[in-house]
Amino acid sequence: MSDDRRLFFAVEVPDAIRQEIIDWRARHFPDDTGRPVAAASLHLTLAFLGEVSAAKSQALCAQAARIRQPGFSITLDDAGHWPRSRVVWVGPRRAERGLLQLASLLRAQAARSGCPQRSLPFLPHITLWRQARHDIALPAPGFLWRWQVDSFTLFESQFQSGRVRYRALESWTLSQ
Ligand code: 3AM
Repeated sequence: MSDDRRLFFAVEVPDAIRQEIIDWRARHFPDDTGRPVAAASLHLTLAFLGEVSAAKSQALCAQAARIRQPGFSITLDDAGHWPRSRVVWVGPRRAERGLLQLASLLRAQAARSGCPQRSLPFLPHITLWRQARHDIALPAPGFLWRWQVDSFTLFESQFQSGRVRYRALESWTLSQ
């Protein structure tokens, strides 16, 4: 049996902001908008690794542990709908350099370790709805949520009882 696991690096969202996002979603979108992402699953993906063997994930973790960069803040002040991927999201209008740097480093490490990376630019976002209807009315953002990021996390994506769940495997602190 294969020991491969579906992995990705992401930034976790603090509980209080997670709750505000969920409340905003409930106020502005009808239930039939699409498949809502569970509160516990909200995250900002930095790098998607795909199906990874235990040996490769150990190597990727060792490289992640060597990253030295200061923390940064994330400001969520924008919302959007990508009809092609059928995703509704919230995210930063302007990402801080630290966030872009961390994502680009993790993506480069992943590519060097044999995890193919899409050539699409990194568009930081937190997915709220998947399989969203095409005719949704996107509300004006009208929010500003900001927090200081001082770590990043490796997640496993598991398909269980017909649902996707994310499990945090390991986190690393950001520091110089
Ligand atoms: O949760 P978000 O929307 O940030 O869309 C998948 C999800 O993104 C994305 O990885 C995150 C965790 O599952 N994803 C899935 N397949 C992907 C791929 N081949 C991918 N991202 C890039 N390339």
